[in-house]
Order: sequence, then C-alpha cells, then structure tokens
Amino acid sequence: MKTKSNSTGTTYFTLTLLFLAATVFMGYSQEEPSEKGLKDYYKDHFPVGVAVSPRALQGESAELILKHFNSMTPENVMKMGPIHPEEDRYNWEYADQVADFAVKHNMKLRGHALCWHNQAGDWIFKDENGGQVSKEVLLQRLKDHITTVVKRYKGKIYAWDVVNEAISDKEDEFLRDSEWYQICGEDFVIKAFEYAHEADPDLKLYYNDYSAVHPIKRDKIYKLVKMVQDAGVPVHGIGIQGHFSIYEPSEQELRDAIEKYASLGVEVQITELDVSVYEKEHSRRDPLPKDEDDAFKPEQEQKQIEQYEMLFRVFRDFGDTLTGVTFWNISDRYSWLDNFPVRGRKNYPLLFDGKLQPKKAYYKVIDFEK
Ligand code: HAH
Repeated sequence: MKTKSNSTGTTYFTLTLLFLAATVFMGYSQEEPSEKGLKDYYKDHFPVGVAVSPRALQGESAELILKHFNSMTPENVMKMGPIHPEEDRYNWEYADQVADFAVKHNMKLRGHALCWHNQAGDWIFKDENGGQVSKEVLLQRLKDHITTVVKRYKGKIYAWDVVNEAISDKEDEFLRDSEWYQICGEDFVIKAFEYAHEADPDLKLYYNDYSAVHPIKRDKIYKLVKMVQDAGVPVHGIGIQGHFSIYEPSEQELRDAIEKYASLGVEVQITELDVSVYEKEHSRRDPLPKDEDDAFKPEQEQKQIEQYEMLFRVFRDFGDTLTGVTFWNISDRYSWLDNFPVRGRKNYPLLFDGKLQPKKAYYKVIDFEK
C-alpha cells in the first residue's frame, strides 16, 4: 500500500513537472514573437498607432498593422461627413469595421474627429431653404452628432479628437473663419468639449491641429486650450498632428512646443505623423507638371533618415509627456500626401516602402543607441 502510494506520488510529481515545463515553454514562445515590431521597441515609451481605412484591415497590410502597431485611428470613416451624411442618417458600417478590428486585436483606438470644418457634410450648416442655420440649431446638431457617435463607441474608443484645426493660419487671426466660427463664434469649441464629456465622462478629449510646433500657431493653440480650461470644461490632451517634412521642424521648435503644451497640465500626442520629402507649399493644389520628377531621390532619403532619427530621439526624451505617436497611413504604397498639396505627385513619407518593407529610416527609429 505504502509502496503503491509512493509510486503514484512520483508519477503525479513527474506529470506536474512536465505540465509546468510545457506551460512555461508555450507561454514563452507565445510572448516572444519571431521578430519585434515598432510597438515592441516602444513599449516602455508610448503606444505606436497608424491611420487606417477598413480596406487595409485584411491581407498583408493587416499583417503589417498587427506586427508594428498597438493603436489605430480611422483615417476618414469617423469624420462627420462619412459617418453622418444626412441629418437623420448615420453610416456605421465602415466605422464599425475599424472598431471591431481594434477590439478583436486588443488595440487602442482614437476617434477622429467630432468637429471639423472639412469633410463635415454640407447639410449641417444649412437650413431647409439652403441658407445658413442659426447658432442655436447648429449647436443642437453638434450636440446630437457628438452624443450619438461618442456613445456608440463608448468603451472601444479611449480618446477623441473633439475639435480639429479650429486655429487660423493667418498670423493676426485667432480662430479660422469657418462656418462653425461664422455661425457660433468661439463657443462651438467649448460646447464640443462639453458635449463629448457629457456623452462619455471616461473619454480623453483632444484638441488636434497641424503646424502645431510653429511658434505663432503654437501660442494660439495654447490660448485655445486655456480658454476651454478657464470655462471649466474638461480637455485632456493636445494632438500635434506632425505632418512634418525633411526640412522642418527644427529640434528646438519641437521641444519648445511639447514643453509649452505640457505646461497646461494636459497630455500630448503626435497624432498624424509623416515626413514629406518636399518643401511645404502653401495652397498649391494644381496637378503635377508633366516634366516634374517625383521619384524618391537619395538626397531626400538621407534627409528623411536624419529627420526620423531626430524626431524619435525627441519623442523618447518626452516619453513621460507623450501618450501616443500615430502615423498617418501605413506605408508609401498609399499616403494622403500623394494628392496633397499637389495632385498626383508621389510622396514617400512613411517608414515602410511601397512593398511594405521597412525603409532605412525604420532602422534608425528602432536604434536607441544615439
Ligand atoms: C489632416 N489635415 C486632417 O486632420 C486629417 O483628417 C486628414 O485625413 C489629413 C490631414 C492636415 C492639413 C494640413 O497639414 C495642411 C492644410 C490642411 C490640412
């Protein structure tokens, strides 16, 4: 009896040991992907995101997304026009596809954008006779829109760009002369944050804009966010879009902007990162002249490598302030910059090339030595 119980004990002990060894081995091999992606290199700094269309969520682009990114922003499908094309009609199909993918793969999701002067859908500013609506009606429509969209993605979206690009590019003008401004004055900004907070008190609410490290625009963004804070309305973060180029910004301007925004006590994110290989042209929307060469040149490539190296060195230095860095598109196969500001001119602004392979700049971004 004694012997039998001993040998049974030994068998159990051996089996338990084998089971434990197998569990440890399986756990280890699951946690250790064959090759690390951007998100893994940056796991101690900030989530790394990417702007996507629903079409990108399958096949090889989906594989690339899952390997390198742990956050997503829908490029277009949650904008006011696409998601709310008519007063009584919402189009959830594409937005839901992005949200479902994020939930399924345990990725963070940023919403973009609740109130913007572009891609807003013509109906929102018009009354039944085609004239401009009153301030009262427009604010009610804004409230209905924000409440409906925010509630639908409650618990799936952790942060929304509540107001996008409200600041004017004219040096002596504070807010842009948009229809939001013409009809509501400055109030639409504060109201948008108020409505978003009411719809989901757990949300992180962002003000988002481009040229946000340019000192004049930076100071106006600071003023706008302070205005919301002074009204007693929650605003949790500032999104520096980060549509940079191989010529700008300077390291100093970038550091100064992040520091200035952080001094308001808010989070800062880089929300729409890309590094154009062209100089910034203002409002040139003409097609590319036939004789202009838009191949990716070695000098552009070299400058881009250096620019990406500088940007991520600064982002890592501000790892405690930055709560996310998101690229605007996946690879050079498609970028919004292929059509902006010059129609049909190819750009090469991202870390992956047209074949979805990492570019030289990618290897600088994951090299923390320098
Ligand atoms: C961004 N505007 C928008 O936020 C985003 O929704 C869109 O998909 C692409 C870019 C950037 C922008 C700019 O850099 C200069 C002038 C106008 C707009």
